[in-house]
Amino acid sequence: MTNNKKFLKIGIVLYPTFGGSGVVATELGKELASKGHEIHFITYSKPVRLSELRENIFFHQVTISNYPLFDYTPYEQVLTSKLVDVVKYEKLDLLHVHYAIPHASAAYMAQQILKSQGINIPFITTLHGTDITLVGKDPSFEPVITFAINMSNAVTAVSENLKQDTLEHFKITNEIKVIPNFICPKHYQLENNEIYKKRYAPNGEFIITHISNFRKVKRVDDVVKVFRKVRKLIPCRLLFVGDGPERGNIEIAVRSSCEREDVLFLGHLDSTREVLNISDLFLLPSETESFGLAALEAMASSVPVITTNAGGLPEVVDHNVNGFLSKVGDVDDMAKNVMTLLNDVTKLSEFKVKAREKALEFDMQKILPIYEQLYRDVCSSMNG
Ligand code: GMT
Repeated sequence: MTNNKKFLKIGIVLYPTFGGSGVVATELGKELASKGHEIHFITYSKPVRLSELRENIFFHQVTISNYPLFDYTPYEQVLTSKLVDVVKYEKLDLLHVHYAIPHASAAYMAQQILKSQGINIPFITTLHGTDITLVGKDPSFEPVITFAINMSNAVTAVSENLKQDTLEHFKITNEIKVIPNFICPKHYQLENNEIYKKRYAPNGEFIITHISNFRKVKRVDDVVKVFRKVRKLIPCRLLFVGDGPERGNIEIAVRSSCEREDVLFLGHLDSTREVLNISDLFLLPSETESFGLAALEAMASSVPVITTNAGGLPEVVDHNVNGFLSKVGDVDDMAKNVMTLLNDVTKLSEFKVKAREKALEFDMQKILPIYEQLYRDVCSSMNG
């Protein structure tokens, strides 16, 4: 029986870009592979965090057709065909798809095709947030999302808040299990960072960092507003990491302002560890975050987080303990919270310690067995 096998063959379907869902899916796959499971990543380009060759890891590229008749390339269909092919050829035990659309609906279709050929494969859907909170609220997607979630053999959400949001907006008959995002504590352990720190803050300024994909939902303009207020009173520098639709506007705004020398745009970085290592505070004024992986990665690097009380963020950041939560858009309050910490280095140090302590609750070694158990449960219920 599949569930009695010590190691499973797992197909992971994900968005391979810099988004949090892709990062979680890739890190999960890498860790499962290091434990002995065989991992097959299936997506349209190599996941960003999958840089080097590793044992037990395989990548299957979904090639997008450019047949001239198609005004819109049917990605879901080519993904479905690829899933059927990989499941059959590699003899996979299960599929774990990250993001409801189109991954869960493609997995369902692949499952049905395989069933007609006598192959039973379960699929697990992990909801990451933007599939539900933003895209999901577009009514045109609703029937597909509801169906794909209800047809999944198991469904997980990355926070209690996302679970409740999903139940509120869709008619869900399936159980949703909450499995939070995770980090590898060793990866984010502080190291001697004096050389880097001097490079980015030559006069001993505090370093405030923001990392995101610069989408509207991140409210990056609030980062600048908060920084301006703080910098008037405290010497500090702002490091922006990442790229995305809003970056251009933000850069233009910063260039014409008097604090431009103190704001640096570093663009996409394969690893954010080094920059977090030299940061004093992390600023994440998002409109919503189903979880806030970027906040957790900062906390794992002992960096307190100044953020909003939106979505799942209060499940990660404890107000006035390891960071602060403000109302969305309340830049005065966020600036006040930044200054509370930068004006009191003892408090700042306490918050840094508490941030790391909190992040350890999300140690990958605690979360991984939960996924492994779910995989086994799903495989055994499939095999009857
Ligand atoms: O935040 C983004 O824009 C990327 C997005 C994604 O779909 O990849 O991240 C979502 O999933 C992450 C991993 O589960 C969560 O930590 C992020 O909070 C969530 N983003 C939003 O809800 C806006």
